This record gives sequence, structure tokens and C-alpha cells, in this order.
Amino acid sequence: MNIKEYELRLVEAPRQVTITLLLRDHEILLAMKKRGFGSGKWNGVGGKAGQNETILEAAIRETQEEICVIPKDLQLVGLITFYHPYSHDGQGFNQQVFVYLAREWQGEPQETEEMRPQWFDQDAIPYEDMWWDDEIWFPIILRGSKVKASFMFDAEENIIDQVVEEVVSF
Ligand code: 6U4
Repeated sequence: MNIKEYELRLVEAPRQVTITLLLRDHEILLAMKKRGFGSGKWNGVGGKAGQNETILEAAIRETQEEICVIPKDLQLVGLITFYHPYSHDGQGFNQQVFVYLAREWQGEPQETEEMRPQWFDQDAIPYEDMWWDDEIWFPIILRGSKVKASFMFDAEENIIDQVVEEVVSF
């Protein structure tokens, strides 16, 4: 099955989640996910939107909860859908991720129960310890573009299909 075939069969819209990445000079702030979905991987900070909040409010709240920082100038740079049709005992599991960049924030990144933040040079991003798709779309947003993409994973979280577009706006 590929992404096109799967999208035609989808009944429910993917759950909306956020990823926020802080930038300073030539560095990017990643955080080690300590528990939950994607634990053991470096990633941006984020999670699910609550029922009574916008996705932007969710991005701000999650960043505050996970690394104790309030982002001030969030810029939407990515709309990425992750399809996991073979997980959850074959029930499937899908997420639409809103990716934000921030260059201004209040507070200093701090470790919490959920995440351990760390600055990386943009030329030394630890892709080997991240989701496989990151190596494909991070370079697009780091060169100042926007990305619209979909990735499909097998049961072992390997990418089995992808559609990646660099866009000027959404
Ligand atoms: P919260 O809401 O924080 O309690 P949690 O179970 O920790 O929930 P979830 O599912 O809400 O996590 O969010 C998963 C996080 O992982 C989101 O920030 C999106 C991110 N994520 C999921 N799949 C990804 C992928 N393939 N590549 C990537 N980030 C991904 O870079």
C-alpha cells in the first residue's frame, strides 16, 4: 500500500500535533524524548493539541511544559503527515504535525520529566538517533524554506513511502 491508496481509504483525519524547534545563531535546539511515542530519539518539542486550544496555542504550551521556555515568534514552516497503518495491532495510527521555528523565547531551556534539551550545530544534527524522516525535511526548513510532506511507515518504523514538497506558502 502507498500513501495515495491509504489516503483514499482514510475515515478519520490524522490527529494534530506540534513540533517546535528553537534556533540561535547556527545552532538548533533538539530534545531527547524520555518517554512516550518516539522515546529515545532527538526531536523538536511538542505534542497533541487539547480540545479547547488552537494548534499554535498547543505549540506554545507544549514547549513550556517540556523544556520550560515560552516561544515568542513561532513561524509555521512544515505541515507533515505521518502514517503508521500497520501499528496499533493493525488499526493504524496517523499524525499531522505542524512544525514551528522560534528565534525568540522567554526563559532558558531546562530538562523536564519528558525531555532533555540540547543545542546542536546545524551541521552536526544527530540524524542517526532521530526519526528517519528528519534527515529529509530538516535541511529544507534550515535553509529557510517550508515543507509539505507525507511519510508512511511499516511496523518497524521504516519509511515505505514518501511525498515531499518544498513550498513557498501553505
Ligand atoms: P503528549 O501530548 O506530549 O503527552 P506524547 O505521547 O508524548 O504526547 P505525541 O504522540 O503527542 O507524544 O507526540 C509525538 C511527538 O513526536 C510530536 O511532537 C510529533 C513527533 N513525531 C511523531 N512522529 C514523528 C516523526 N516521524 N518525525 C518527527 N517527529 C515525529 O520528527
